[in-house]
Parts: sequence; structure tokens; C-alpha cells
Amino acid sequence: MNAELCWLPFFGEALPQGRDPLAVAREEMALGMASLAGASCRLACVPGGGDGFEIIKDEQGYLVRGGETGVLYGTYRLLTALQAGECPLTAWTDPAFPLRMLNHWDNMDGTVERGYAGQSLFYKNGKFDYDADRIRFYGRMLASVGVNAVSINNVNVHAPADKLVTAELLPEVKKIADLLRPFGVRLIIAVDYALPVTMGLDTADPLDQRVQDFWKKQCDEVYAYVPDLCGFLVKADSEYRPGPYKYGRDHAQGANMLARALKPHGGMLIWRCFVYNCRQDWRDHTTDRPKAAYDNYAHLDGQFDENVILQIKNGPYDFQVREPVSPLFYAMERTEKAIEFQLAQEYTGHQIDLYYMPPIWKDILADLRRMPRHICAVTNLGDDANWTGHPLAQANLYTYGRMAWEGKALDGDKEAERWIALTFGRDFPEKDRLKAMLAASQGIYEKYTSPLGLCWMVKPHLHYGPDPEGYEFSLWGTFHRANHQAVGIDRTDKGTGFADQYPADMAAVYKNTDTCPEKLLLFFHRLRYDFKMRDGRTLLQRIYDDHFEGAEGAEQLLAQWRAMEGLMPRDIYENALNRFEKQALNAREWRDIINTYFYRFTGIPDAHGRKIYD
Ligand code: GCV
Repeated sequence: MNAELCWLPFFGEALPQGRDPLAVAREEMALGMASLAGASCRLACVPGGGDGFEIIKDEQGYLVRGGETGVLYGTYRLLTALQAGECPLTAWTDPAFPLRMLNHWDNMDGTVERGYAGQSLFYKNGKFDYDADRIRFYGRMLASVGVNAVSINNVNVHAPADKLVTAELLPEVKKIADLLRPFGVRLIIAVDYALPVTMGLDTADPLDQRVQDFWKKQCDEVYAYVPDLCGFLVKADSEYRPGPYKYGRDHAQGANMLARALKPHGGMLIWRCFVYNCRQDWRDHTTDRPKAAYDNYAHLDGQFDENVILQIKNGPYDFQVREPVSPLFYAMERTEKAIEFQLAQEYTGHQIDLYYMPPIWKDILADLRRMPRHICAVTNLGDDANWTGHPLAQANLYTYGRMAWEGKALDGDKEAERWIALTFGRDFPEKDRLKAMLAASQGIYEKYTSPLGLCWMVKPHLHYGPDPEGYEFSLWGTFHRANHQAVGIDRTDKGTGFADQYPADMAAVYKNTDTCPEKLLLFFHRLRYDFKMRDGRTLLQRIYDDHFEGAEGAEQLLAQWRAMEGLMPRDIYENALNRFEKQALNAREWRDIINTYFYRFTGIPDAHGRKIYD
């Protein structure tokens, strides 16, 4: 059911074998140009030009001038633009972010945490086990959109992956680094903060000299194998992972210790801020999980070494369908930050339901005001032949790379158009229909699952399908507190005070129900079901309407997809068809369970007489 698919079909079967980006660029140019009869092109490497490039045209044809990696990015830009029927010429362009990262949550047993596209690309049965050509192809895909750093193991570091930074596994890590280096992609390794203990010390205290020496020695070893390793990624003191808190140290002390071990090698220390109390009591109304990242980090601004990057999830909770931007982004002016997105559709439909992300990224980036200096996303990839399970989920990887290059929200329609042209052909007869499906998908999903910033009504642990009270009495700090009168959490200064973590002008907007964006109303406010929305509907009716409309939207996506029959390889069509059918069922389930949930509390029927089960 999983045919191969990607946005670079024009290269055919051949893969570049070059050892550096310039060599790969030459090969790719020859391969790509072969499918563009009549076009001719030259490459010129501009030493010191880094990732930047320009594409000009003279009497001899196109000329790509670029830095050491820029020449490769320029080559892909030229080829994809010509394939998509666009003008490829561009003045010198540099990427907005120096680090354009992807994080794999791959375990060495071959599973992928929150992976919905098969097994790991890198590992099986506790060992490295992969198809080198597929890794090369992956490098090509990444370089074609400018992604330049990839962490290759889960941030929840499970043995034996904790040994990736030791001589036991470094020879294998080196092989992956060698495969991806020619594509300008550097590796990141997620490390286990407790490794010193696993390796025989009695502590992992960052202020203990023996621990510092341990990591220095470990870094020397790592860089002997992989001299251009981008750095380490750490999830510490989060969801039972070890960290410096155990030793009474704060996260600046914890991060700086590792950063200093990496520093002589030019390595970065990427430290995740996903730190919160995961053993909360639902009876406690004062602890509010979205406040956690700010509370743990904001006061440490200015204390991190210059090679530390704080990696902050886009929202303060956990990749929910709709969250405000994490307030931590506005708080740490003197700290290097990366924004973390999740391409893996953990809460957004498991790559069964269609969910094209650029519209939500646009909202997030608009609220962010100023971009951090780095960007990251959890991948949606696995060893499925089509890479992403749902064939259309590949559009998220593609547009993420494009956004990471440009450093701003992109026009989702325009990107979808290019991705469709590259993937299904410039003359794909239903390109407008497909583009419209992608464009509508995020809104449809939000409506049938969790409109108005209502979070955590999803099935616990699985995170697919509805379970309105599944997380309500658990330890994770994931409550909406619906009762017979009202739903939502008051996060104003009269409630948990979360809104005051924002700059004053934003806080004022969020705290007032008249100005708070409706999409976030139930994130910031606890409202009665008879609360009047801006269009005059009651909150309850709006919840009903959204669920009816969302489920209807999912039915329409299915019907629209059926119009694609015969326009692409049969197995790709059927793979997606099967997913659209499941999505329609999922949407119906959400509609009926959530509507019934609120109907049972209120006894108020739908104003339009539609069926709500009792
Ligand atoms: C990698 C959520 C997910 C976990 C994930 C965690 C994280 O809690 O459900 O699977 O763990 O986020 O981002 O660290």
C-alpha cells in the first residue's frame, strides 16, 4: 500500500555519490538537467559563501553561484523551480536561520516515538540497520529544502542509544554522518544526562569535577569520529528524564557544563525547555502546566553560555491543536532560542487525518513578533516507502524546510502549489482541488476535535480520537474542568495568572474576553455555556456547530479525494483513500462524543435540530 513518493521524482533512480556538497551539486545538476531538455547550467563555488547562493542567467545558460553548501542549495532551487515551471532567478540569498533542524524521536529497537510512518530509518533490533541509499535520498530531500542538522535519536534516550556518544557506537554514528555530510546535513545526538552514572560514576552533578571531566573526554571521543557534529540535544528533568535538579542545580548550570565540553570542538548544546510537573493533582487549581517553561527558565536569562540554545516548543503546553505562543519566547532576550514544531501528527491526526500545517504556523509566527535565531521540528518520517505514511503529509516536511530557510511564515497555498507540481506533476489536472483540500485541512481538524483552544480531550497516551475526560483526573496537568455550567481554565490574573507571563500589551488582549482571539478563548478563560460569542451564538452552540461543520468537512475531504482516482499511481491513491475514510469516521466520533458530552451536562439541544445522542 505504500508506494514511493517524493517531491524530487525527476532525478529518477540515480543517487549522487559525491563526498562533498560541491561534488553532489555537480552530479545533481547533471541528473536533474537530463530531464529538462534544452536547459544548460554552470556552477561556481564562492569560497566563504556558506549556505548562500544566487542564480543568474547569461548567454551560456543558468549560472548558480554559491558558498560551499550554497552551491548545492542553489542547484536544488534551480532544478525544482524549473521543474515546477517557475522562474529560478534569484539575487544572492542566505537562509534566515543558521540551524535548520529536524529531530528524530527514533529508538534503537526500531520504533519511533509518536511515529506514524513505519519504523525507524536508522535502527532495528537495538542496532544500526538501514539502507544507505535511502539515507542518501533522505539527505537529498533535506538539502533540497535547506534543512542542515538532524538529531538521529529520541530525546527520551533509551539504552542502548545512551551509548551513541561512546566508542561502542560512534563508528556507526560516523557512517551516518558520512552519508549525510555531502548534503550539508550535520548530526545532532540526543544525550542522556545520567550517562556518567551509567558509565560508573556515582553522580551526574554538573558541578562535580569528575562529571565535567567525563563529558570532556566523551566529547573528545565523539569529535574524533564526527569532527563536524552539530552538537548535543538534551531533555532533562522532564517526564522522568534525569537532569541537574536531582543535584540541586539549575538548568543554566546543567546546560553550561555540557556546553563547555562541546565548546572546544565548536559544538552546540541544545537544551529543551519542555519541563513541567508531570505528577500534578487535579484537585490543585493553582499549579498550571502552561506556566512551567517560563517559571523554570525566564529568570535564567543571560546565564547560558553562548553555545547553548534553548529549544522551546511553539506553545506552552504540548503541541496541542491550538495554543498561544509560549511566553518564554518574549522573555529571554539574552538567550539563544530555537522554536520547536512537531511535524509528527501526534495530536493532529497521526498522519491518518489530513492536516497541512502552514496555516497554523502562520498564526504562530504572527504572534511571535520576532523569530528566534534557530528552528527545529520533530520529523514525521519513517521507513514507509512514501516516507510519511499519509502521502500528503510529505507537504509538511517540504514546507517546514522552506519556512526554515526563509525564516518567516510562508503562503501555504503557494507552497502547496509548488509541492503538488513537483510531486504529482506540473500538469496535474486536480491541482486546485488538492491545494484547496490542503488549505482547508487544518481548520477542519480543529473544528471537529478541539475548537476555541480547548485542549486535552484526546484519548490518553494514544492521542488519536476523542476521550473528553481521559486526561481530566490524571497526573499530567491536562485539565479543562468542564462541568454543568462552564468549561475552560481561567488563566487571567483572577485565575492561574498564566496570561501575565506575556508582555503587558499581549496579556491585556488575552485577559479580556472581548479582545482575546476566539480561537484561544477557552485556553485563557473559563466560560459559561451561555457566554455570547462575537457573532451572537452561545458558546455551547458554537461548540456544537464547530463539531458538526468539522465532521462535514472531513466527509468533503473524502469526497474530494475520490475525484483524484486515476490521476496518480493506484497504491498512492488507495493509501490516502483509506486514510480519508478513517478520518471521516474519526471526525464523526469526535463530533458525537464531544457534542454528547456537553449535551449531557447542559440538556440544551442543538439550535438547528441536528442529532446529538444522549
Ligand atoms: C519524546 C509529549 C509526547 C512524548 C514526547 C514529549 C517530548 O509528552 O507525548 O512522546 O517525548 O512530548 O516532547 O519530550
